[in-house]
Amino acid sequence: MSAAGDDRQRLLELREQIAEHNRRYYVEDAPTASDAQYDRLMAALLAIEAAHPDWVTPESPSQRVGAAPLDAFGSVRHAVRMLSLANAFEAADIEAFDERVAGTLREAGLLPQGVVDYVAEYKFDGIAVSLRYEGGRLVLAATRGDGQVGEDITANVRTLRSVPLRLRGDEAPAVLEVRGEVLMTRADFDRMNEAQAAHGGKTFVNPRNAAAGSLRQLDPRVTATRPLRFFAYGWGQIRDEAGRDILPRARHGDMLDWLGALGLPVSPGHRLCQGSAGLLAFYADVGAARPSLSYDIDGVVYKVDDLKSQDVLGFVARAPRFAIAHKFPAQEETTLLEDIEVQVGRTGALTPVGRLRPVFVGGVTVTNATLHNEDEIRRKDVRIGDTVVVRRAGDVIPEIVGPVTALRTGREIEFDMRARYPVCPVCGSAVERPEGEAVTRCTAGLFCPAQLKQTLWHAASRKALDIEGLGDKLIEQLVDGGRVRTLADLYGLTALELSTYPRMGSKSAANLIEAIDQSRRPPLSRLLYALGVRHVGETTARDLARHFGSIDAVMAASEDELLAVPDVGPVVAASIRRFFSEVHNREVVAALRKAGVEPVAEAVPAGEKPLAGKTLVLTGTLPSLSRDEATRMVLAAGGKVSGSVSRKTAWVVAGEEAGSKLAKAAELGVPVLDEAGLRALLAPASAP
Ligand code: D41
Repeated sequence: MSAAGDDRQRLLELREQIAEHNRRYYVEDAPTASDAQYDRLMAALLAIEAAHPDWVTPESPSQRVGAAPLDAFGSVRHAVRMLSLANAFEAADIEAFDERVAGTLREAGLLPQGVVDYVAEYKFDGIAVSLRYEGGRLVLAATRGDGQVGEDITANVRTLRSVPLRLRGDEAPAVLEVRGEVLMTRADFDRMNEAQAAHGGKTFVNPRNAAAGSLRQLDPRVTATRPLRFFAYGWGQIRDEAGRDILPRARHGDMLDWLGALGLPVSPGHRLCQGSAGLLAFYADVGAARPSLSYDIDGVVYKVDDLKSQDVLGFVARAPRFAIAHKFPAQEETTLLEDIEVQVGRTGALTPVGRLRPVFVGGVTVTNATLHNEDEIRRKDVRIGDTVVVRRAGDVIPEIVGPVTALRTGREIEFDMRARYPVCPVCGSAVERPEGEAVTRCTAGLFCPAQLKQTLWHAASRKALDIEGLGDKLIEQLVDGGRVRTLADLYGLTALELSTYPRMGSKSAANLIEAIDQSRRPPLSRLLYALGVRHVGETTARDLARHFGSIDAVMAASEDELLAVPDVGPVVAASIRRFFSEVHNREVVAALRKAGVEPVAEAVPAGEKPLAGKTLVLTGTLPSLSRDEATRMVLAAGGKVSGSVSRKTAWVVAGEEAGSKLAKAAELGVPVLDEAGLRALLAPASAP
């Protein structure tokens, strides 16, 4: 074969392979090539086409990069009208729909089993389009428009990899109009918006708007860069070679399978359902799965499966009587952003919160939505007085997606944190926004009632001191009344005084005092966690507890010593140092101790060598262990015992009449344990 013949052969193979990879990815949802492999095939194809420009055809996958820009979209008359769908929101509407369908079909003698078979599908929240294939080749793509005439978006649709440029298999009819929805997945949308924002490009409020905007681009090269997908759910004209209208299958579900066999991506998740009970079960299942789907759906669509029955049912106005859309509560609504205020959190962060005109969205009435921080407000360009898009998906907290800029009056006000909140709105203390951080904070620490309340609430939580019965209402009253100014004050409360608070009977007051009492001997890690040191979560608290063995040792530790703890980095170490170098915080710890709060050192899981790599120094007389016994226990736990204290010493274990070694430990900041502390450290290894 000639060199050109070889190239030609290779070109056809490459086109075939690329189309097949697209199909595996978009139709089967089961890719078999890596992105790199795909890119190599495409590069090889482009090289051959560059050498033979006359071989380039509109069906070549290379054409996905987009043709030259248009001045305007032409209009297209759909060969078969694109219908609309009737909507329903209530189960009762669906039962009525099913009864109507069943009644009509029974009269027509088309309901032998008595229940109607339906195909239930997702209702994609995208853009309805019609694709026309002639001789198996994509020749035309159009928007729905008014159902009869739409816009010619062929050049744009050619850039979608999920749309085959040629149908596969030998069953392709002479003419096929496919109807479906163009959409963007949420992940693709987020990624695209981030990329757009990064180079100052246009961002979109939601995937639907992004899909619409991308599809209605006059420059197909722009559309080519947008991650659009297509799913088919119906058809228009289908003709054979002789120009006769044909219907290759007798049921809707089988038609979808047939479209899939032609290489078209078919609406996933469709299911055959029987009667209204089957439909409502589908609705419930899909509703539950909705937040975890990768794209937005605004409901489900039910279609009578038998196509002959569909014909018998016919139409009212422009909507078929054989199908109905069952909508979910909207996940997005628009409403007025009446104001932006701030909330002060446990760490003093001033978090902007949007006050909204109440709006029903995602199944609940929403009046507040977090705006995270100032930068976020600026990035979204949200202003007080804007009409905003509010989103609540699943159980996620409501968020303000962005403003509807088209509705601006010019009277909207930009939020200025510094001007509006020059000091903490709760305690009036100074606020600061450190260089390079997005967050403004109240500097008052636990003097700020807002921070104190949240810290108490955190300290009482199950994973901290687990004080059942100390709810946010009571904390509010205790703090506002000045009765509780620090965590330690909780331990001075009496049942008698508690019983004077609203909704506090003598029984619940006694229970709460009991719970507070119970919390006087917390595992060290829980106490550390309860203090609410920034960046010290449960895991870090546990690591600190194991490493240092006592609260005094943690408080005395330098940043370097803190850095020796596994998984403690500079940010965490600095935060711990900062916390314990504040007089107020040290006083709280002292007051806790005075109130009888004595943390117990943690046991290490059995099987671990808790002292592996650690050197200990024993000094003084321990109450019940001889020096030899103690040494053996340390060695059994994988540790070493040394006679002199240095920076490398992990702990000094001190008993009665300990002398210079104790002083040396203090000088070097080495943590000191008593016998109980040593036993706690060794608990599993020393067990008999
Ligand atoms: O997912 C959809 N948005 C969807 C839309 C769907 N799954 N099925 C649909 N079926 C129809 C009929 C039954 C009329 C062929 C539709 C639409 N129509 C539709 N989309 C936009 C207007 C109508």
